[in-house]
Amino acid sequence: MTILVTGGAGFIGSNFIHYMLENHYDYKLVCIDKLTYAGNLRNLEKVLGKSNFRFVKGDICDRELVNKIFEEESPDVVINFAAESHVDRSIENPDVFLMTNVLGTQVLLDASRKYGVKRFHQVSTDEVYGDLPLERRDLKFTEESPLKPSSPYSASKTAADLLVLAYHRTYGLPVTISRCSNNYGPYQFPEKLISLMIINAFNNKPLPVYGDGKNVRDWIHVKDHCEALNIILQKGKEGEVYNIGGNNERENIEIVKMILKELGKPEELIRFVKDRPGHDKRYAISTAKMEKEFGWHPKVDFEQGLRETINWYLENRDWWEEIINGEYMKYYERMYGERLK
Ligand code: NAD
Ligand code: TDX
Repeated sequence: MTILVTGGAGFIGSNFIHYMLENHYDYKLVCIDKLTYAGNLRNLEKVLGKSNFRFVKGDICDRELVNKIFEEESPDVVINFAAESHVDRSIENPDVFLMTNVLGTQVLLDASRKYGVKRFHQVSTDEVYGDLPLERRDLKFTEESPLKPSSPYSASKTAADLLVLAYHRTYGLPVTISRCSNNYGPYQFPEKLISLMIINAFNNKPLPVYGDGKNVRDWIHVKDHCEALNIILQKGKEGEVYNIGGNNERENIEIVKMILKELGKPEELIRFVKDRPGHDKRYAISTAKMEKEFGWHPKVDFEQGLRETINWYLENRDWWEEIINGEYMKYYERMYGERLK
C-alpha cells in the first residue's frame, strides 16, 4: 500500500505520517509539501531516513510535478492535508487560499482520475458549516448540516469539498471527506490559539484574546484525529462525508486561563483585543456517524492532552524559537502590533 500524503510537513500531516509509520510498517508513505511558512522538515526529522518514506518538496498546484509523482509511485491512496490553514491570514490575503485549497485540490483530483487510485481522501474542517449560536448549546453540526462558510479560508475549504464530491458523482472517483474540529498537539505552528498562547505565556508576553473570549471551539487531540482518518481510509464508504469531533467544547478564555494556570503565570497577561472580522461564534460537531459506523470516539482527555502539549512545547523550545526568530515575527507584528498597543 502506497499513500501519497500532501501537506505532510505541517501540523496534522506530520502527526499523521508518524502515526501511520508507527502502525503500518508495511506501508510506503510519499509526502509532497511546498514547505510554506507552516511547513517544517523538522516535523519529519524522525522519518526522513526511512526506506518506506519519501519526501518531495513541491506545490500541489504544479500539475507536471504531481503527475510525475503519480507515475513514479502509483499511489493507492491520496490524503490531502495541503492547505493554507489559518483564518486570520485568509482575511488578510485570500488569493493563496483559493490557489492552494481549491485549484491545488483540483490538480490532485485530476491526477487521481488519470492514474487511478483506490481512494482520494480530503481532509476538511467543521468550519464549512459556518457557526452555531452561543445560546443554543443543544445544536451540533451533522454531516447533513448546510454548508455556510464565514471566512475566505472556510469558503475555500467548502469549494474544495464540493469539487471532491463532484468528481465522485461525475467521474466515479472513489472519494471520502472528513470534517474535523479544532486540533491541538505537538508540531502546531504557533499562530493558532493553543500553540500561540503557550509560547506567549512562557515568554511573559501578552495573550491576545479576540473580543470577549466567549467564542466556543470543540478541541480534539491531533492523535485522535489521525486515528479517525486511518479508520476512514480503511473502512469509509466512497462518496461519504464523516464528521470528526472531540466532544470537548470550551470558551477561548477558559483555554487561555488553563494554560496560564498550568505554566504558573498570572492572568494579568490576558489582553482582550479587537475581534476577528466575521468571527464564528461556536463550533460543535456530532460524532454520531463515526461512532455508529466504526465505533470510533475521541480518547484523549483534554486536561491531560493539554498538559502533555504544554510539556512538548517546553521540551522543544528550539523548534519554536527557530520559528519565532524568523519571518513569522513580521506576521505577528502585522496581526497584533496595533491590537496590543
Ligand atoms: P498547517 O498549516 O500546519 O500545514 C499545512 C501544510 O501544507 C504545510 O506543511 C504547508 O507547507 C503545506 N502546503 C501549503 N500549501 C501547499 C501547496 N500549495 N502545495 C503543497 N503543500 C502545501 O495546517 P494543519 O493545521 O496541519 O491542517 C492540515 C489540514 O487539515 C488542512 O487542510 C486544514 O484545512 C485541515 N484542518 C485543520 C484543522 C486544525 O485545527 N488545524 C482542523 C480541521 C481541518
Ligand atoms: O490570537 C488569537 N486570539 C484568539 O482569541 C488567536 C490566534 C485565536 N483566537 C480565537 C479565535 C477563535 O475563536 O481562538 C479561537 C481559535 O482560533 P484559531 O486557533 O485561529 O482557530 P480557528 O479559527 O477556530 O480555526 C481552526 O480550526 C479549524 C484552524 O485554524 C483551521 O485550520 C481549522 O479548519
